[in-house]
Amino acid sequence: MQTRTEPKPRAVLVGVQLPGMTADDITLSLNELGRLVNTLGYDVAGRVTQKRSSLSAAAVLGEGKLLDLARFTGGTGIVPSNVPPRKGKKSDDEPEGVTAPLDGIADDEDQGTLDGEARGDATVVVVDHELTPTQLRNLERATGGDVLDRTSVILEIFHRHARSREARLQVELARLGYVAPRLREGASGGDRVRGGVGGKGAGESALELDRRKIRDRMAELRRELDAIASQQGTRRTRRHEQFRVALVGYTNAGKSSLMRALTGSEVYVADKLFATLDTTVRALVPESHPRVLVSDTVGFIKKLPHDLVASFRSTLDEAREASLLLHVVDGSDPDWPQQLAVTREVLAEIAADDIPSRLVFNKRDRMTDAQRDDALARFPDALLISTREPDDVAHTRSEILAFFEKDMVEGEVVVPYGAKGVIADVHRDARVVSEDYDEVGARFVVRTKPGILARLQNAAGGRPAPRGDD
Ligand SMILES: Nc1nc2c(ncn2[C@@H]2O[C@H](COP(=O)(O)OP(=O)(O)OP(=O)(O)O)[C@@H](O)[C@H]2O)c(=O)[nH]1
Ligand SMILES: [Mg+2]
Repeated sequence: MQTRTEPKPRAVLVGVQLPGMTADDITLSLNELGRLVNTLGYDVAGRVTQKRSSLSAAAVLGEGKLLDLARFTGGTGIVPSNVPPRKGKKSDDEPEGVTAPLDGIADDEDQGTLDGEARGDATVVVVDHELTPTQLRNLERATGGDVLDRTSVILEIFHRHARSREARLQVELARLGYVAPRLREGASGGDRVRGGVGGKGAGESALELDRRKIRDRMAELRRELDAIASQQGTRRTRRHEQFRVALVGYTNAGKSSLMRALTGSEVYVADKLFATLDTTVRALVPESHPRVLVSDTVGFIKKLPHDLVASFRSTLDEAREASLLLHVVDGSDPDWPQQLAVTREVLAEIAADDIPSRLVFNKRDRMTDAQRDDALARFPDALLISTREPDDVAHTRSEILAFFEKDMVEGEVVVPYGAKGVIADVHRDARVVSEDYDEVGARFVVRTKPGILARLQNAAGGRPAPRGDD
């Protein structure tokens, strides 16, 4: 039986193939943009692409392509001329319908491509590049639709998916960071026109005021985030000595699915981009000895604005403080090599690239034999798994434990009969090799990190340093 659903609003995608980009690059990039747009709840009505030496400063595309684009939205396809704002009048009141001279088109412009049926019913135009306020305004006028760029799509998804207070504050900070530099240009009617038009008295202007308000709000948000971070910092220091692994990788790679499988937690898994914005930390289940903590983190994506990365600080701290990163890659995505490269770049940006990491190709069940061979030929040490395959998850778990085993030393902890509380710590933070009881108390031979061994020995009342030569 079919249930009737509301038709989804439709969006048309725009991409320009700039020098240095192949046709494949633009296709893959627009595929991803399409998934971002789907995540926001739109259907993709079609794509308009064009090869150019640069984005047209006026409206991204050249004149002819703009007309094509407008057929998807039912707009005129013409950018009204940019009449300088008259005194006391907002530039938004400019007369419509005059064709503006577009910047040097023609010679660097090709016919481009057009996919999809132009029914004139698309309400949104989504451009795969960052837009200047002028480009945005001109595109809106030429198409009659709402215009979004890649960054604003990502910000909107972040906004919708943020759950915790911290994630919300981080997203607001990132949004203001995006809005602030665009404010002057946007409000003053032209790239070269500066703010402060109409100058007297309060003429320092709504614009200046807005900018100051934004700056103040951003400062306030940073303070609030600092406060949260310092609380978490204390929690994290407590975790510092423990065995920690962070799941990192491109969005939709399957990090949360692996988190669920390894820890039995109910973290959110969805075929959406940026399903996870909040960091979750859980212990391996069934419990390991010593206990190992796993963190699930926000995913990365191509062309992720730098301040957006920076604003997800707590997630990134989670990654930075782990002793091992599991870098999860969707091996079934033909674009995985680039996704892997992007993730590595971001890890370098956040100074997490010197942490030992292990590559995990996920979604093995969806990979072809050729894809599997290719992945392993390029990265022979990588794990090849499906998060849906319990044996694969068990293998991943044992590889994690083997990694930590390397850093462990063996030592003795003697817990006097009066200090029973320490026994639980011994079992949680170390692996007990043997245990004996004598007149002093319980005598454990354990394997764990040197720092933890020292802590346990101290708690038990002080015992000799690690023994053995290994
Ligand atoms: N076929 C297949 N699909 C998988 C596998 N692992 C995860 N998926 C699917 O991939 C999609 C994304 O999974 P998530 O675990 O949410 O991915 P993520 O990396 O946490 O994504 P973000 O939080 O958005 O960054 C979901 O639809 C999962 O069901 C797998 O081994 N095989
Ligand atoms: Mg996730």
